[in-house]
Amino acid sequence: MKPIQQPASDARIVILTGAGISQESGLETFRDPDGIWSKVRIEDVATPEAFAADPDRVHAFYNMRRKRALTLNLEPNAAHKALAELEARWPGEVLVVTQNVDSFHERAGTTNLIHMHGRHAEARCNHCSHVVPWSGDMSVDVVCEGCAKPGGIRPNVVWFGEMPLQMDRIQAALFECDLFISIGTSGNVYPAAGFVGLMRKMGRGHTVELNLEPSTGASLFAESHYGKATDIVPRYVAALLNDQT
Ligand code: BV8
Repeated sequence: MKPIQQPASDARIVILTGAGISQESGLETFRDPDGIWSKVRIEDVATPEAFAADPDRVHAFYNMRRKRALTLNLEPNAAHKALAELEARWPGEVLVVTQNVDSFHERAGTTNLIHMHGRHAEARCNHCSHVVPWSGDMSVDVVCEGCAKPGGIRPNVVWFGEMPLQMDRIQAALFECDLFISIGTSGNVYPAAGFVGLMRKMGRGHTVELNLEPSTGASLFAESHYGKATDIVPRYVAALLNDQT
């Protein structure tokens, strides 16, 4: 890996992750040639309109992905573990903002974590917004324990056209961060794809892209390292921490 630009030892770090960090754990990405959106249309399974039109189809799509993510004994990989080690050993604050709905970051030990697009492991009621942990299949027959109505239970994920979660907290962290690292995301989905542009507009902080290949926003990053996440993320984190020892 080419030399990294070392931040101050108390730098506040915000890390954005996408599907690429979970690819080597066995989960499909979205926009790679054989990715999820090459097999099904966003408009058919990942919008509120799709759920209203055909809830069974949307539930089947998420039931299949939840089952794969939660029950196929898939494990966090070295990249997830490296970010957990960085949080544990870095003197300054480290916040992971993930677009992913899997649970690999928390299972690897990351605690300061925001799932801005929600989580497979939760259900939410469209009638009363009650959120509950969930691991099995979901269907329109499920009765919400909050409002006792059927038909409203849906995956607690953020669909296209819905507001991502905890955006105020994310923006506050970006306004103060000294180092913004983007890992395993193609930079196609907003507002996440706009975070690096926000950093540039503020004219502060250093920006780094760690990805298999240059993302749509690659030119906006001050530093970049390309390769598989399980290779470049542990090496980048080791370089950050080496200067701490
Ligand atoms: C909203 C849910 C507004 C669960 C997902 C401008 C501003 C604001 C909004 C928009 C805008 N322009 C357009 C919009 C609308 C839309 C949008 O961005 N559309 C795109 C398609 C143009 N955005 C929205 O609708 C968002 N909501 O803006 O609300 C609003 C305002 C007021 C009131 C109400 C609402 C909501 C977006 C969230 C949608 N939900 N997921 C689920 O099904 O999973 S998005 C989905 O895409 C996933 O979350 C995924 O994580 C995310 C981004 O994809 P990536 O993670 O980047 O994955 P991808 O496959 O694309 O790339 C993988 C990368 O990894 C590649 O670069 C690859 O090279 C790399 N890679 C692969 N293998 C490896 C690797 N890297 C390293 N190692 C490897 N081994």
